[in-house]
Amino acid sequence: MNDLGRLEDLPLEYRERLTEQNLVPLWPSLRGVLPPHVPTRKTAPTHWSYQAIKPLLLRAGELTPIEKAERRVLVLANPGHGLEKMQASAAIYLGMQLLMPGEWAPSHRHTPNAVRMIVEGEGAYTTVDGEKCPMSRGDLILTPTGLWHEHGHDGVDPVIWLDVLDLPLVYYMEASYHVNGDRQTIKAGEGYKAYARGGVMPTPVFQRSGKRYPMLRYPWADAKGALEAMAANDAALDCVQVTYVNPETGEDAENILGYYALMLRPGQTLQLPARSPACVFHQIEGQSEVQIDAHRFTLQSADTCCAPGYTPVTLRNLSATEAAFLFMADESPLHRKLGVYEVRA
Ligand code: GTQ
Repeated sequence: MNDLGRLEDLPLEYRERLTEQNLVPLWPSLRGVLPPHVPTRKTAPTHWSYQAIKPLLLRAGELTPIEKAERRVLVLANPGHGLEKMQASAAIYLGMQLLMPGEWAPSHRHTPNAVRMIVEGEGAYTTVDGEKCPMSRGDLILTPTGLWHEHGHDGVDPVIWLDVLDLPLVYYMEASYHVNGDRQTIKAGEGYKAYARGGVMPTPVFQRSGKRYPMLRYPWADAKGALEAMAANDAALDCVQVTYVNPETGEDAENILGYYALMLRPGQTLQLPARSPACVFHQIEGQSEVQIDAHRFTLQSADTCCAPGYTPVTLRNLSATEAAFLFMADESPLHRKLGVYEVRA
């Protein structure tokens, strides 16, 4: 396959003269940067067990006060990229964050986009752009690029959530930075109530709000209800999936990563085609088996795994009697915008 000239084929003296001028011959590396048919992917299929994470995260709560951490997070790092890179895939960062009762994670804003998928605990909230978003199991809360956000906790038990950010991509672009701010003043009105019903939306004075992010919280009860209604409406529907979208435009909720919820019927096996974006699966309810190439993971409740792009994935509900529910994040908005999105048959 690689019948192109090697670096060692060139005289040392010539190579040194190239280096002095900051020049590199392409041909020895051409196949490396443009491999045949399938890209080289560092993203390794990886599984993170919530049962293993939780005690380590609670220990972090004892070891490091929130004032010393700002955000108390254990990063779910993909060993294929090197743990120190803190990335799950080329564009996706995942972290499990802990907030103890009474703690406050101060206000800041940054260029990467984030979402929270709430895993456990009641009484915490994230204030985003002045809107107080209560956190409950399975809720999705957006903290899009540039919007102020801070986390507080009025409850009695630890609260844990999964952070999904496009940090690796924004950092790679040399565009990642943050700004600290003061505690936000909470505004009246909550987008998740105003936009709670698909197909009908607020139009004061006959106009859409035109806000880039009119809805910041997507309650789990609504997403789950939509999935159950879809499944009941069409018994033959194989892929019972919803996309978290901007309710005014129908576009992806955020610019770079896509967010979805998926229901597996009792005993169902669902084959997802190989697609160019990498993706992440997080078990909200039930238990699933995820097969990615030769890797097979069991996702217990709150477990998370990731799959590289260009790889078919098979999901199987391990219960014959109960539905299973998964949260999914992927890089498809990015791939579509860049024009590199592909589905392989
Ligand atoms: O909660 O604002 O996991 O800024 C990483 C960076 C969470 C956050 C992360 C962040 C946050």
